[in-house]
Order: sequence, then structure tokens, then C-alpha cells
Amino acid sequence: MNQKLKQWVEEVERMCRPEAVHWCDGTAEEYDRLAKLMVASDMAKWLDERKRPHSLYFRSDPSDVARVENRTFISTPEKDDAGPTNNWIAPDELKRTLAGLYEGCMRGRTMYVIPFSMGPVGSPLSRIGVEITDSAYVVCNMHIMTRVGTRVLEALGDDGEFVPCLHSVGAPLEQGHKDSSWPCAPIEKKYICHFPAENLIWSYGSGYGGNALLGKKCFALRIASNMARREGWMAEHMLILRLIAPDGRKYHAAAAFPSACGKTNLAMVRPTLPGWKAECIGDDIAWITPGKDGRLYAINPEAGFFGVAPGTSRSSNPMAMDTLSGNCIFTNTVLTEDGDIWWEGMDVPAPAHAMDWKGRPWNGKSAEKGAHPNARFTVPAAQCPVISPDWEDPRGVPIDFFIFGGRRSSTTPLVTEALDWDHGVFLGATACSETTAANIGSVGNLRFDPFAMLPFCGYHMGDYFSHWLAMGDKLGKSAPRIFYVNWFRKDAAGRFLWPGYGENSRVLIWMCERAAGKAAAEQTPLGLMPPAGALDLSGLDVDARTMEELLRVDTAAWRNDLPGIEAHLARFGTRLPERIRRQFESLRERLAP
Ligand code: GTP
Ligand code: SPV
Ligand code: MN
Repeated sequence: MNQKLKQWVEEVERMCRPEAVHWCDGTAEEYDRLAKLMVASDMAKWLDERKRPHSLYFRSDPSDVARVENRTFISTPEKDDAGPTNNWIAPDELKRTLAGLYEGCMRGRTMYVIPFSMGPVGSPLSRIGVEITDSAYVVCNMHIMTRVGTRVLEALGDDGEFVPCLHSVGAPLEQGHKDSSWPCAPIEKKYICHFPAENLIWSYGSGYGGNALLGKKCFALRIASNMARREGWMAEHMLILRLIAPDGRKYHAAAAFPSACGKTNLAMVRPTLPGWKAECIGDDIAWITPGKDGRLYAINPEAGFFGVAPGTSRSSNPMAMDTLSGNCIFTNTVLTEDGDIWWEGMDVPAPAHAMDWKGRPWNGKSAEKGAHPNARFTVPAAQCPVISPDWEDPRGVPIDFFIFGGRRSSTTPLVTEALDWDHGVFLGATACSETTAANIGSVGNLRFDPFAMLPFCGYHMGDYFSHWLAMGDKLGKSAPRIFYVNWFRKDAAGRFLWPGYGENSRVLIWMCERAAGKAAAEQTPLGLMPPAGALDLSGLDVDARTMEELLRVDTAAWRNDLPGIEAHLARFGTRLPERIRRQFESLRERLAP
């Protein structure tokens, strides 16, 4: 038994005072036992076994439906080290507040101890965490999203390192009281805390997604970005995708888009051009490290998908629909009368008899949406029909190119290639995107979201830019190419100009051919772009005028953007790398009339 682990579990037990302690073994029996328990206590429902075998349905509390960026803290000893993009409270003070909240917070509940591995158990690129939680929902989700169980304890050994991840829904259960179907604490008592100096995570008050499944954003991004910086690798909010050309050549891409901006969809893309194939390796997080050959290798640290349900359909993402055939957890979708799920954008008629995500009768005719916009599915990655046979290769896959992007209805063209690594880092650093329902807060506001890491970078963003520049220096000629995309440009009537989804493969294929030195590009003020005819548009129903608009460099709009970009970069003060500031000056010069 790992002494540090034993000691920590005992400490937490003394502080949180649960009724019982359960060590998770990660078995199917354990999952089913907890599922039955939750169904028996009205927290969950089994979906119809014939329609969606072995699948659970949950409704969250209406206040607990997404990540809470304004309640997320990077608690470094020095405020400056958290940087201007993170909330900060001094570790002592934050721990005092949380210790007060944790005191007795698991009364009447079982405390689960979940040993989990991010990455295939035993891979040199993998890391171990242990989540303590009082939520059975979290245990079942962790079973799917990570590798859980006894084999992880074995890999940990007597003196192995692990990231302690403490979680409580923050709702002690008083004797004789019936539990709520989704226990959680009010927003002002929610705290998602990271102590990077100690590789420690303390989460309180929320049961949802990234707030509660601590292996995901808290560990694999916020804490791991700190580890990566110290140890010379990268923890990124990126999907990992393999493209296979008609001649059999394999390309690997890693793409960073902000939350609810298309990673899961692109990760499962089905190329529409004949002869091309694609395989999914990961849909949300990539851990990337330089290999002996000097190239970058990426693994997906997760074992499942926690994907946005609304908008997922047979036409937009058929591979996701097939993945969802069974063994799923659905949260905050519509529940149909015949025991299945539904959501907006599923491309099947709304059910005439159903319950909405708030548990009210719903028939598709009301103005209110039936599913919450951040309704999610949890499903094992192995069930994806296009999962790569190599998705668990402990060595990872060699990255040929990075893609950055965002959701922007104007200004940003369909695709740009960076002029070089530094310019690519500048594109990542100045990425901007409209906010989505993945965070509690307003939706549709344009904001800078550098590298899609704004809510996930666990240290000063200026230092993170420097880390990217240093990686480029180390990689030299082996550095991947960098592209920037925007699938979301709209016309005056508010319709998407680009068909997106499977058709995004046409842009990916241009990127592959750029990497192979086969495709043309022309220089524009924004970077390299496909000249007319370089994107294969055969069989695509997009007229020439629309294509022109999609690829148009709107220099006036870009000039208008310059002060905003300058102010964004200025936030990082003396920690903004001089090389990024120079990139900004070059852009300004290229845009000059
Ligand atoms: P997180 O899990 O929050 O990190 O999100 P994600 O980046 O994986 O986003 P996801 O692929 O789930 O897409 C979110 C929403 O964007 C869904 O409603 C999709 O239907 C929509 N979407 C994805 N790709 C495209 C696209 O190419 N074009 C358009 N118009 N919409 C897209
Ligand atoms: C995101 O918001 O980027 C997600 C969902 O992937 S969550 O797990 O809630 O962070
Ligand atoms: Mn995400």
C-alpha cells in the first residue's frame, strides 16, 4: 500500500466524515452496483434496454449545468504566477476556506476512492491520479473517462507519485432526509481549486463535468500544463486525428478549439473526398512530448468522450451517433416516453411525449429547448467505429500539424497557414472565439481564448506562450506546421457560409498536402492561404462567391481588430515574449494600407 495515499485518504476521511469509505476496483460489477443504487434512489433512470442498452439518464440541478470559470482558481504561492487570465486566492486562505466547507461535508454519504490513470496504464507518458468523491455519478463517469482500478494501484506501487484530487458535491445528507436527485452547493460555495506547486486539486460544490470529473480539465490540463512546463512537454486542449491518404500515407493532426467549438466532431470526421480515411485518437485533450527522433508525439490521456449532445446527428457526426449505441451516460438531454434520449439538432422529429432536461412534460412545441445546450454524453472511446487501432499506443502518434481555431461569425477566414513556428504561436496566442454554453455565463460573446486554453492553462499565460516558443526552438526543422481555421463564418442573414462537419476534411486534406510539400499556398497579410483551386471542392455545393467570402482577407476588419489584439497581448505585461510582440508588429505592417 502506498503510504502517502493511505495517509491522505485517512486525512480526508477525518475531515469530511463520510458514513462509509469505498475503494473503487474499476470493475463492471462495481459500475452496475452503483448504477442500480442511483436508479433505486431516483437519481438516474435506465434507458430502454432494447433502444439504448446499459445506458443511464441523469438530470442535473438547473444551477449545475456546466463548468464555472468564475469559481475556478489557480492558487500559486505568488499571485503573479497565476497570471492575468486566472482567478487567484492565496493557497493558505483558499485552503482555510475549503477546509471549512469540507468539514463534515460527506456526512451521510459514501466516500469513494478512485485510483485512475490518465493515459494507458504503465505508459511512460501516463500519469496517475486518485480522486476522492462523494458522488456515485462521478465514479461511473470516471470509469468511462479514465482507466480506473486495482491495476492502477499496482502501477502506483509503494512510493509512486499521484495527483490527489478531492471532490465533494458539498451537500451533506442529514439523517432521515431524502437525498436530492442531484446534490450540489449554490454557486457562491462552488470552488474548483488547483494548487500547482503541490500537484493538488480541491473541488467543492458541483457534480457536473469538468468541475467534478477531476482527471479531465483539472488534472489533464490545469495541473498537467504545470508538470509539462517543468518537464519539457505539453498538455493541450486538443483532439488528435489520423488522416490516411489514398496512397496510404498517414498524417497526424492535433487541433485546439475552445469548448463546444468542434473538437469531437472533427476528431470523428468522415472525409468526403474519395480515397481518404480518418481515425480518431482523442477528442479533447492531448499530452504531447518530444520523441527520440526529435518529433512531437501525442497521446490521448482519456478513455472516453464527454461530448456535447445538441447538434450531434447522423448527418453532422454519424460516428458519434454509432458510438452512442449503448453503455452511455446522458446528462440533461430530453428523455422520451419510450425510454430513449433526444436533443436539439439530432435530425429526428421531436418526440410528442417526453420530459425536458428539467423533468417537465415536453412535446417539442414549446419555445423552450428540451435539452440543455450543454447536455452531454459520456461513452467509452473504444466504442467509436473510427477509433484508431493505435489509440492506446503508449508511445503516442507523431504530430504533422497543429490546428488552432475558434467560432467567429465574421473576419476570420476558413483557413490560414502560419508563416513559421513563431507566427503559428502568435496565431494560437491571439485565437478568439464566441463563448458557448460549456461555461456558466453569457453565450456568444467574442473573447480571446489563446490556444483554446483560456480556462485551462494552469499558470501565467505569458509563460505558456514562452513554453510554446521554446518547444519550437527545440524541435527546429521537425516542428509541426501550424494552421488556423474558422468553420463558423456567417453571411448577412446569419447562416453558416461553410457546410462544416465532414466537409472540413477538404481543408484537412489541403493541410496534409501542404505537409507533404504537394499543395500550393499564397501569401496574404494573415499568412499562407490556399489559392483558387488548391482546396478540392469537387462535388461540393458551395458557389464561387461563397468560397471567395470564406477565404477573403477582410483587411479593414483586421485593421479594426488590431487595437483589441494589442490590448489582449498587453495584459501579459513583461511576461509577453518579445517574439510575440514582434509578430504583432509584423501583422500590423502587413495590414498597412
Ligand atoms: P468540448 O467538449 O466542450 O470541448 O467541445 P468540442 O470542441 O468537442 O465541440 P463539439 O465537436 O462537441 O461541437 C460543439 C457544437 O458545435 C455542436 O453543436 C456541433 O454540432 C457544432 N459544430 C461542430 N463542428 C461544426 C462545424 O464544422 N460547423 C458548424 N456549423 N458547427 C459545428
Ligand atoms: C469543455 O468545456 O471543454 C469540456 C467539457 O470538454 S467539461 O468536461 O465540462 O470541461
Ligand atoms: Mn473540452
